[in-house]
Amino acid sequence: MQFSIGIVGLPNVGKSTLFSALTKKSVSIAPYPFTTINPNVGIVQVPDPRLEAIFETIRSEKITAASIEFTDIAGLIEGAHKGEGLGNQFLSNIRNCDAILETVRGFKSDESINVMGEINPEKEIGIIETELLSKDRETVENALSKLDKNNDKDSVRKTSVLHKIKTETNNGRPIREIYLNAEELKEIQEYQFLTQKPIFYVLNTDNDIKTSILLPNCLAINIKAEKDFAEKSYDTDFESRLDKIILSCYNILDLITFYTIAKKKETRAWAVPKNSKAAEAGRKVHSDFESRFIRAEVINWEELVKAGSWPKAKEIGIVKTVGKDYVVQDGDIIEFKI
Ligand SMILES: Nc1nc2c(ncn2[C@@H]2O[C@H](COP(=O)(O)OP(=O)(O)OP(=O)(O)O)[C@@H](O)[C@H]2O)c(=O)[nH]1
Ligand SMILES: [Mg+2]
Repeated sequence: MQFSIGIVGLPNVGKSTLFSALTKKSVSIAPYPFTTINPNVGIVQVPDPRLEAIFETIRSEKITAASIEFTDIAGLIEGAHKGEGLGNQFLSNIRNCDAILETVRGFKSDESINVMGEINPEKEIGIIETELLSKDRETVENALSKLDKNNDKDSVRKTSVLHKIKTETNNGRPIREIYLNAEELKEIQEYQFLTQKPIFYVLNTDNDIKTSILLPNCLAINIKAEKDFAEKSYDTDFESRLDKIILSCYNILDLITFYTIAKKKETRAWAVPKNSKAAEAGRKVHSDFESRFIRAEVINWEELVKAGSWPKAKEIGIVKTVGKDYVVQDGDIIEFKI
């Protein structure tokens, strides 16, 4: 399964420019709104110095980074949840993503139309949040009216969680900010609520940054300048700014990374949700590994690098054997035994 990030925002704020900078894909970018209608999809490798270090140690033939998918979604406008500007179609594109990367306009331009008529990050964030929230409230209402007819145990449980969400979202609270326990979260999984998805903001600024967003989960960059620069050179500082965005997205997905070193052929990084068990991680590597799983051998990446090789690590007894219920730790190197 590929984890995916939806690039979301008002029209003409630089979403496709950001998508293109991240994925190195060339897509339509134009100074007028609604240039993007059908989503653009691209895969991005997650930068990972630990993977490089393991690769150097093992000297396998191939190195493969973990990857995440980015989807460049059409611009949303006020009323999108009611279908304005093809809003419903665009909102369903967001539903399929695991997290949101919201692009906010912070640049002035005579050519590129500003649909809001002013630079006002807070207001812009508010408009998008209102749309996503309104759609979620509609989803809750629809779900409740369907469940109303049933009084089996499952439906009653679901109804009670949905009522809790209804109250909070009616007060303007996004679902990601509502405290829900593990069981409650399971009950609502099927709805793929939009405001439940983790979110990260990119403020697309001009060089003299006068605007800012006072949010911890935000980065300010001049997307167009960065993209133009990237196409001309391989400046490391530039890469690191885009890398920061990729890593921020990876982090909000709540993923950890484990590694496999396949008989010197390939050193590879894999992304799995935090608290995944060894058997689930095995399935990621090969779909039938979960059922055939017997045990796994595990070592922390740094210990392997220190030991110098897998046989050496085994010889000095720092490779441990674990069962299928072992909770995978970030930075583990795993050899699955089937
Ligand atoms: N001055 C300036 N222009 C930018 C910047 N980022 C994007 N633009 C311009 O703004 C216009 C819109 O950029 P896009 O990337 O197409 O924006 P979008 O959000 O994908 O637009 P839609 O798909 O229409 O919703 C283009 O003319 C870009 O060149 C920036 O940082 N500074
Ligand atoms: Mg676009």
